[in-house]
Amino acid sequence: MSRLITYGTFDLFHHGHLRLLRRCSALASEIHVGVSTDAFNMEKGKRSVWGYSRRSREVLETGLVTSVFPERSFEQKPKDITRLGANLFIMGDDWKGQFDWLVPFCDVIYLPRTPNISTTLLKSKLNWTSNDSQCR
Ligand code: C2G
Repeated sequence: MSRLITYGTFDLFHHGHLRLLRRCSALASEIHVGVSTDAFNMEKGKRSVWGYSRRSREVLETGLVTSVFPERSFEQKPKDITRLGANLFIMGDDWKGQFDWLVPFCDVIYLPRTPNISTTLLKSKLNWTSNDSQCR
């Protein structure tokens, strides 16, 4: 039983997110996704357009994942890996090398990021700025 864990904000859910989750589902029988809370996003220096409840619901509604849970810090990953019995950690390669410290806990693989799509790009097309109120 291969159990995979991955993390993200998944704001303005787009085909880059979907392709990442699809590749995850081809690699493991269980996919567990840590979705960044609104508070953690503020710590990451970003405000999401959609709040946590919508972003986590949209990840679940892909039908590709086993569970979603709140990501409140970068440091919680080893506990999540142990709690869920994950043997594979996946992130897009925009994070390449950032999570190699997880190697003692499970395999770490960075997958190629989907080009030409990002939440930042979509926000710019929406003329959305961090001063705009967050949608629920
Ligand atoms: N992604 C991708 N291609 C894109 C955009 C995103 O493959 N065009 C991947 C990212 O590499 C990441 C996942 O989709 O693996 C989620 O991306 P974000 O929502 O941007 O996640 P981020 O804000 O980078 O938060 O602890 C890790 C952080 O929570 C990641």
